[in-house]
Parts: sequence; structure tokens; C-alpha cells
Amino acid sequence: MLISPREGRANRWTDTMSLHHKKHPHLERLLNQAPALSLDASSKVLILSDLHMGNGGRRDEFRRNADLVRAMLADYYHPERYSLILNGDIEELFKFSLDSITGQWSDFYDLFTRFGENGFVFKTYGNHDAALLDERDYRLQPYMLESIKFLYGKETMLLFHGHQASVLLWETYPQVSRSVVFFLRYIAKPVGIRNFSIAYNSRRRFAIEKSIYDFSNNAKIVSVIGHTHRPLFESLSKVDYLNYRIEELCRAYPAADSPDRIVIEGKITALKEELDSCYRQGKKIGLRSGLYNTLTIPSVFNSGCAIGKRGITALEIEGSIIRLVYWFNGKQSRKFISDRDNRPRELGNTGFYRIVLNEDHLDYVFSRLHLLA
Ligand SMILES: [Mn+2]
Repeated sequence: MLISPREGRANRWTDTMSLHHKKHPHLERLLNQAPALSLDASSKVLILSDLHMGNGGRRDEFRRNADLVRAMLADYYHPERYSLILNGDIEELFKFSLDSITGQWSDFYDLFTRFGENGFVFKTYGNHDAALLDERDYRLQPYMLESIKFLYGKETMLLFHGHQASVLLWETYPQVSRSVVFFLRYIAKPVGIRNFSIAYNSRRRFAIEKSIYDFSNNAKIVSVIGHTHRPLFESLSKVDYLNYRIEELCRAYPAADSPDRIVIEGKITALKEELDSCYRQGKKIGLRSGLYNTLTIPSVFNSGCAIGKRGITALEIEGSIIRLVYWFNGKQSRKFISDRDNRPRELGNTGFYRIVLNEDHLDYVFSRLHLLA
């Protein structure tokens, strides 16, 4: 509906309000359209994203972690009776054909669907696998959604891949995305443009996180995303988290007695080393921090990705607890530093380990969200 300039002036305040409200039309649509599932005390959900499965060849970034992902799904999460959310970019269709992917990793499709026995399995699509909406014979077709809502009491968690917040049209709209798939597969690849599609610079990643953060705070919901490959827990990246922990320990120091002070000093030293190594890698991984000027509202969680060189991050929901976990191959990875009493636990004799990087009560998360947003 068009409004006359006069009316426009008279309603400037309400216009601003409604403009503000419609700042994230794609995200609003996701929230309104998402089918809802209720969580209860017995709910167990694994959220994984960004597997980027390929054809098993050298350019397949999933290949190096395939055994790890298979073991954690088959020998840990399935027997532990977790349901499964695959939160987008499961297949890498920008580089590979669906047939070559399903041919190589067919056992994973059996494994994914088996999680239905524990409750449910759903797959939200990302920008790299949105084209599968058209594939009638695709095995996960019955489980495909754009977004899904978890209802936790009166609270809402919205799960979606995250590309919908991108300023790039070809990421936001699957129909555009299809011609990009064509471009990448048939033009970019032969002329040697590598990783065109996932070459995120830190500014773009930051813009997506910030946009989802603002939307979530406005709507008073928690968003669970993937896409940027950067794990976030309560809206905090690893660097933000390390900074907060150091600050917490510094505050506790003056009141501590001598033995406790020694413990705190040791912890701060370990955290500072970890922080230094993050900053050293900063240039390489496009690290950007300082997302938040003031208080952090714990409204955005990101499961990270499954193509990390050292391991895999994932989110777990168990009853009222949410966790960010890290799985890695003990033979390859350096010892993981953690100042909390979370020791890595080996999965049987597989050489694969799981460690809890962070965990919190959902009641705390939502209380903080309502108090601060
Ligand atoms: Mn993506």
C-alpha cells in the first residue's frame, strides 16, 4: 500500500517502527513458517551443520573427518538416543553432483535416517544444498525444511542454516543459487576459481552474525545456525569467551585464599596462551571479534562445521542443557586446553574424543535474553 507524503510525515514515528520491525523480512518469514516441535526433559538432540560432503576425492573437504563423523553418529549419538538436526550445507553441490556424493557416502544416508528411531530427524537446507528441493529421488527429501522451531516451555529456538541473513542475493534465494551452482560447477571450476563459494571474509561473516543477533534479540528468541563455520555459544566466539573467562577469574582473585590464587593464576596463564594462539591465527582464519559493544545477549548459537582440519564442532541439547562440543582425532590433534574440568573422553578404543567446550541451562539462556534484550 502506498501512502501519500503528507500521511508519511504524519506517521513518521510508526513508519520508523514498522520499518524497524521489517528489517529482517527473510528471518521473520522463517520464524513464521517454521513447523514447531516441543522439547521436554527427556529430549536429546544433536545439531550438526556444514558437512559439505563431496565425491570422496581430493577436493572433498568432508573426507578427512568422515570416519570421525561416522563413529560419533553410529557409536555415540544413536545409541545415546539422540534425535538429529542436519542444519544445512550437508552436501557440497557447488562442486559435486548429487549422484557422486550419494554414491560415495551412501552409508551416511542410512545412518542419518536411523535417527528417526530416537524421535526425529530433520534437515534444513543451506545455500550449498538448496538445489535438492527439486530432487524427487533425494533420500532426505521427506525430512527437508527451511527452518524448524523448538518450543521450550513458552520460549522459542529457531533453527535454520543462516544464509538467509546474507546480503548476497544468490545466497538468499535458492532460485538464484541454482544458476550459481551452474556457474561454480561448469565455469568456476575449470578456470580454477577455488573455494569461490565459501571464501567468506570476516566482514561478511560478522554482518550475518550481527543481523541474526539483532533479529533474535528483537523477537526474544534463540537462533541456532551454521553457515559461517564459526562456532558460537551464547553469541560468543572462542575469543570472546576466553576474554570473559579471564575477566571472571581476575574478579574472583582478590577474594580467593592463597591455594585458590595459585589455581587461578595457572588458569589465567593457560587461557592467555590460548588467546594468544587465537590471535596469532587471526589473520589466517579471518578472525574478527568485538561483535558486542555492551552486554552480550545469549541469543545466537552456531554449531560450527564438520570440515575443520583438527576436528568437528556440534551442539547438543539434553533436556534443559545446551552444549557446544568438539570431537577430534586424538592421534592428530594437539592436546586441547580447557580450564574447566572437562577432560576429553575417548569413544571406546576409536582414538576419537569428545570434549564439552561450553554448556549452560536453557533457563539461564532465556532469563538472560529476557532481562537484557
Ligand atoms: Mn552455508
